[in-house]
Parts: sequence; C-alpha cells; structure tokens
Amino acid sequence: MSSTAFVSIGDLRKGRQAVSAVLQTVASGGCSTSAGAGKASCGSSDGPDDMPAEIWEKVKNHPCYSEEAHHHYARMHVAVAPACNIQCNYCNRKYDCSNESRPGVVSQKLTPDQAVKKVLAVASEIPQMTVLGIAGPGDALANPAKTFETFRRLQAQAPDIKLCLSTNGLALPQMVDEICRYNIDHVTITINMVDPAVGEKIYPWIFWDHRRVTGREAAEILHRQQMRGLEMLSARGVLTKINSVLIPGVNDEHLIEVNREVKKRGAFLHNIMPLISEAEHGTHFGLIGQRGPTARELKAVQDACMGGANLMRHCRQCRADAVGLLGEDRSEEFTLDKIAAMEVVYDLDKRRSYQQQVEAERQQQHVAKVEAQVAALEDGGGARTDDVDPGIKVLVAVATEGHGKVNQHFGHATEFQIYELSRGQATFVGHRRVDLYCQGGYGEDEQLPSILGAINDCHAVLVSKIGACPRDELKAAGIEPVDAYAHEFIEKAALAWFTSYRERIARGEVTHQPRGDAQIRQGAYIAAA
Ligand code: CLF
Ligand code: SF4
Repeated sequence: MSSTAFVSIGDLRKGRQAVSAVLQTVASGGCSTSAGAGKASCGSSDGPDDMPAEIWEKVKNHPCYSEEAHHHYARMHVAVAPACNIQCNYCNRKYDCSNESRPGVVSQKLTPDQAVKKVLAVASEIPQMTVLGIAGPGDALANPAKTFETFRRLQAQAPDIKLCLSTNGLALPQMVDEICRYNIDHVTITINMVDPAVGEKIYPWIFWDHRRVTGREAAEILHRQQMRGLEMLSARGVLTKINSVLIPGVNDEHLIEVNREVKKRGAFLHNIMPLISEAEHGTHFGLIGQRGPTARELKAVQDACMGGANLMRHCRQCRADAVGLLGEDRSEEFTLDKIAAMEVVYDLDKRRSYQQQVEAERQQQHVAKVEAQVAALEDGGGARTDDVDPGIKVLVAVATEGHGKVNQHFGHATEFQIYELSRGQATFVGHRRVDLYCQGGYGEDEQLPSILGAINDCHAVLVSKIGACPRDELKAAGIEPVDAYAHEFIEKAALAWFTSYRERIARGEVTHQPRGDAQIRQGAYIAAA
C-alpha cells in the first residue's frame, strides 16, 4: 500500500481552524522531542508520513518494527538454532534465549526441513502471519548452516513472508553477505553495553577464534564485532533493531549511551527490555539475586532515551518458538504431530486477499484515531475545559484481543495494553501481564489483588464487559471500570474517555490525582509502565 492510502491529520485539519495550532503539534509527532528538524520521533508508532516509502514497505506489516502493525499482524519463530557462542549472565540454555524470548524451554527444536513445514502450515492457517524469525533458542548466527538453509528454502517456497533474525552480534560481520543474499532485511542485535568495563559484568566468556576468551578482552571483542556488524548492515540497507536488557545497577544509565551510539550507526529501533531473573531459572544473575527493573525504572530509562534512536515499547519477550500475534502464543496448535495431520495449502492469493482486508481494517483504525485526536482537541464540543490543566497525563489499561479494538472482557484478559493519554494524544507505552480472572465461567476473586496491583498506576480500565464484583473492586481501588466503548477502536475510545474525564474535572465532579506505582512481578514479562 502506498503512503497516500493513509488519511493524514492534515486532511482532517482542513475546516477545523479552531484547533489548527494544536494540530500542528500532533502532526509533527508531538508525543516526544524531535529527532531532527521537523522529524517525528514517536518510535515504532511512526507511520508512512514519517519515513521514506521503501522503509515503510519493510515495516508496515512487521509486528515488531511497527507498533500499529502489532495489533493486526502475527509473527512466528522456528527454533532451529540451539548453540551459542557466548555466555550471558542472564541466560541458562535449559531455558530460552533471553535475547528474544521469555524463560521456558522451547517445546521442540527443529531441523530446517521441519521448520519449513511448520512455517507453511502456520502460513496457511494464519494468513496474517507476515514474519518468520529465527531467535534461538541459542544464537541464529552461531548456527549458520541451519539458519541459512531454513531461510534459503523459505525464500523460495513462501516468498511473501518477511525474514528476520536475532543475534548477539559476535559472528555478525562475517555473515552480512549471507544475510543480504537471502533478503533478510530485519536483524536484531542484542547490545547491552558500549563500554567493555560494563560488558565484563554481563558476559563471563565468549568463544572466539577457536578458544574461550574471558573478562575485559571478551567484552572488547564482542563490542567491536557488534558495532562493526551494525555499521555494515546499515550500509547495506538492512533494518536493524537493537535489544538491550536493562540490568539495574549494571547498565541502566549506560543504556542512554548505548542508544546514542547505535543511533549514530544507523539503528532503526531500540528495544529496552527488563531483565528477567529468578533463582529457579538457574542463571548467574538469578542465583546471585540480581533483580530486574521496576516498571517505573524501565520507563525512566526509556523516556531518557527519547529523541535518540526510536524506541520499541511493545516487545513481549517472546519464546524462541512463538506463533501468533505478539502477546498470544499459538505454538501448541502447530506441534510436529499436529502439522503431520494437517492439510497444508500455501495459497499466496488467499493470503494476499486476507491481508487486504486487514489493511482496510487498519485504515479504519487510523482514521478513527485521527478523528478522535481532532475531537479531543475540540473537547468533543462538550463542557468547556479551559480551566483544566492542559498538562494532565494519565495512564489507562485496555483489554483487547486484537484488531486494534476494545474487544475483550475484563475476566478474559491475560494482559492489558497501557496507553498514556494527554490532550489529543493516546500513546501506547507498554503492556502488563496478569492472571486470568475468569476461570471456567466464574470469577476468581483471589486473582483480583494481583490484577489491581498490575494496573494500579492507571486511572481507568477499558473493557468490552465486566462483572459486578471486579467493577466494585476496581472502583474501590480508584480505577474507573469503563465498558461504554466496547468494540470501538482503542485510541478513539481512550481519547473519548479522557475528554469525559476532563469535562468531569471542569464540572468539579472529580479531582485529578496522580496514581501510585504499579506492582511488577519479577519474571512476568511486564514491559513498561
Ligand atoms: Fe522475532 Fe525478533 Fe524478528 Fe520480532 S520477536 S526475531 S524482531 S520476528 Fe518482537 Fe518478540 Fe520482542 Fe523480539 S516482540 S522478543 S522484538
Ligand atoms: Fe543465551 Fe542468547 Fe546470551 Fe547466547 S546470546 S548466552 S543464547 S541470551
């Protein structure tokens, strides 16, 4: 789709003189500081107006590289890469690669042959699966034969699927030609430091030049290879995403420098993820009691990086065998025995036509968002809110099962998406995993305290439906349960609620008060707050 297919804020601006000044702010990417003169810098929320058409073509249906796309398109990983060439203190390979996956063993390691069959099976069942990634369980480039054999065959057999890989970067410079040969135009490099003095606290050893190298020397080699690999990929036009694991007391403030350095070398996105470390995972950090960041600490580092390399905030720290939309895992539907019993029909035309429907829905969401921004800036024509502090920002939690809509019951949510609302802006800032409230048709009241704790910094929770008991508990906790916008697009619903909130403040019905901290469960993949 060309970039002109999207309705811009500018289109809607015509005839709305009264809000033109504020709309300028929205149109120029007012949710963050400018990355350059007139350049929007909303991280992976950027759209076709914010980048060259050829880049938009690469990211528009990649759920990790486009925040908007992650509501509509799925990805899958095939676990063909078991070996690794370094040791990270947050990894125990009995569990997944922490680069790109949450702890939990992969169910099945695959040969390239099995991997190709699995991809074709998923592609025929999930036509909005647009990206195939190799993200472990070890390092994709420490297993070059299996990795590139899989890509080579898929390039020929499933030409509409984007190819993506994740690596620690040690072997990257030597593999750049091979990466380009198979049109792998998305590469993630995990870079946790640009100073080997920091690096030696994270990496006890690397395997390099047929020997094990330890200490500062290991970190120096890794750093050199990562920077060189990133520069080479940028020079060849491959889109790069940098993953950094935030380790409090080790590299937290240092990640601001990492952000600066990777931006200088052409990184497209920076994904700062919380360390997951629990003693039972058996990692070095888990065993010595190194904690992960709180939600507030993570957001503080992410916010401090704004204006640098664009930030990704919707990462779900997926398994190395994940299948489905980010945040859902359908891998159990595609085990080898189930695939063997499936009739696999990889129908390119059918996939394209389904994806056209997805694009139409996405366009509707985009139009709804822009209209909602305009309406919010006009305060919906409702009560005057001139006296209400224009700087008020609140967080809301949203229950969604995809399609960009408020379309999930409170009791069915296993995660809430978190949006930050200010006047005329609804910005996705992260997600929170929660325990399922509805267990087999009845509410499990014991789960409520942990759910409330996970969204405790939110002023409201937007759902399609909610029962009387959780509704009362939320109200008692000062969180407004809202089901008035069921099946509306998220941004439209959130901004409409925010306008009504401001109007109630103006009428003296509520007093705006900041909310407390959300609780974050260690190892629970809660990305931001
Ligand atoms: Fe996979 Fe990674 Fe490609 Fe995405 S995941 S290899 S870029 S297709 Fe995405 Fe998962 Fe986060 Fe990775 S949400 S862990 S960023
Ligand atoms: Fe584990 Fe990945 Fe680090 Fe290798 S690069 S040690 S697989 S986290």
